[in-house]
Amino acid sequence: MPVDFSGTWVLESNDNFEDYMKILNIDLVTRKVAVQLSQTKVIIQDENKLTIKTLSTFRNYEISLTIGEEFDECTKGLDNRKLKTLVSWEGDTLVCTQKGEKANRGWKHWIEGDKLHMELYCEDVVCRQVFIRKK
Ligand code: 1AG
Repeated sequence: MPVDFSGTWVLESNDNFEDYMKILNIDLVTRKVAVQLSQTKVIIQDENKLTIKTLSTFRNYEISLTIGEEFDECTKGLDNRKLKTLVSWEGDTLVCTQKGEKANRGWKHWIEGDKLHMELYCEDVVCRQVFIRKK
């Protein structure tokens, strides 16, 4: 296990989230609500098993997976698409590819100090999120 992402992480910055939601065809009213939200990640990492909960006052989203094994993901409550998803290590970075209707879709997570970084990408759009570890 290169790095342990386990913990509770609170959103500190969310660059370009609007464009990321647009490229996923999220409607205007939902975007206006979602862009204002605080998000909290609760991550439980146990060897090669990972549960990531993204919590907000509006909607929650949870995935559980085994690192290195492709699984079926349905982004229920987000853009509601079906994906073939694979999460792998690239050094100390968790890299996710989400194969489906949208090209070049995925995300990365890495840690710098007490910050959890996330890049969410789809087609030519990148959303950058930074979370701070909750004490
Ligand atoms: C994800 O995280 C997305 C997690 O795959 C949520 C982050 C962004 C929301 C994604 C798309 C926007 C779609 C709809 C907007 C509506 C509600 C927003 C609610 C935000 C809180 C759930 C990967 C993750 C690993 O599993 O960290």
